[in-house]
Amino acid sequence: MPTDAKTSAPSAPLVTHIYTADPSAHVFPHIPDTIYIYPSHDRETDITFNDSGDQYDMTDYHVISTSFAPDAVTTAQGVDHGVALSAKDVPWVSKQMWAPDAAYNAQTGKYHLFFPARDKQGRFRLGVAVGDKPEGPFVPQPEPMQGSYSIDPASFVDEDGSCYVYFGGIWGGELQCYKKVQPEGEGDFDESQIGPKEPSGKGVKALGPRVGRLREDMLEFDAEGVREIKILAPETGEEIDADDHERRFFEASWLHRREDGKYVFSYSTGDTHFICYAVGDGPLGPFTYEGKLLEPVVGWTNHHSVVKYKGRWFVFYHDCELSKGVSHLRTVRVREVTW
Ligand code: FUB
Repeated sequence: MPTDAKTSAPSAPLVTHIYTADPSAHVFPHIPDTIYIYPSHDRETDITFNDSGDQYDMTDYHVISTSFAPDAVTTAQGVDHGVALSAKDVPWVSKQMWAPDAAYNAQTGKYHLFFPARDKQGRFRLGVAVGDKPEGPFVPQPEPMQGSYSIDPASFVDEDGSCYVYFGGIWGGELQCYKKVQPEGEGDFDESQIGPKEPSGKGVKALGPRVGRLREDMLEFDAEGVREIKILAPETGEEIDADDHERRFFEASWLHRREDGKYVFSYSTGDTHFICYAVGDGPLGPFTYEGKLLEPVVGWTNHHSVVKYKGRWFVFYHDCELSKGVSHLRTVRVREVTW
């Protein structure tokens, strides 16, 4: 039986002077009173809407922070710390700085911003930029992470200090273009699959999100590289079908660890606009589908993060109410979530 999560009334938009989306929220253990949010920074463009997401043409990142009493989530407000990283400062980036995330490296005391963008050849890759403070500024590595591709990196630091980066997105996110999970070169990219395409048909399984554990320096994947994650249907124990659009993975990976030690992987279903979650025994899965975390919001995309703050769980997400439904102009909000 699916077990949908319940969420409280939403906050107002955390900031309104800029558009923000795809919020990745963290409470770093040494700064327990503040939530740092790593969002996309949406901007107005005259690019026509298409199903590959060309209208999402962002050029920099701002970090937002917030703190609130858990019973006062509806009045939460955000502080904008200004530009943390610009596309013009990343040598390999051509355009479209999409959903980022960040992690704290307790060994070095540095903060690592992970971000996707199109490279000079027009393909999505993942980059890393390093800073001394959670709000940045961040200095980018000169090249994208080796073996990285597609979009929406989300980081998770486990209890043993290992950092995992989850990623992937279909249609505009290009995941369907990769013939191999660990592509070796040009021939492993199928140009015919560029665009709003994905596997389909009877018996065909959905594409899984990808994950890689990072090296200790948190700049590259470790020697095992990238693997595909399995999301299983509880009624069959098999991977979710490609045509099961209400449950199949589309984009917006997130991982958190529950109090009972279970690992919860949540994600967007894209064209059906849900955020769903699946539960497993370890950070690499497999994860078994459990239910919905968020219903569709105003706007096409749905993208979230889940964070424990002051002993309670909160989901950060975006919608397009402030822009009156313009899908590429989103604002971040927060709600309490109970499972
Ligand atoms: O912000 C651009 C894209 O929209 C993100 O990468 C997706 O997750 C969707 O929210």
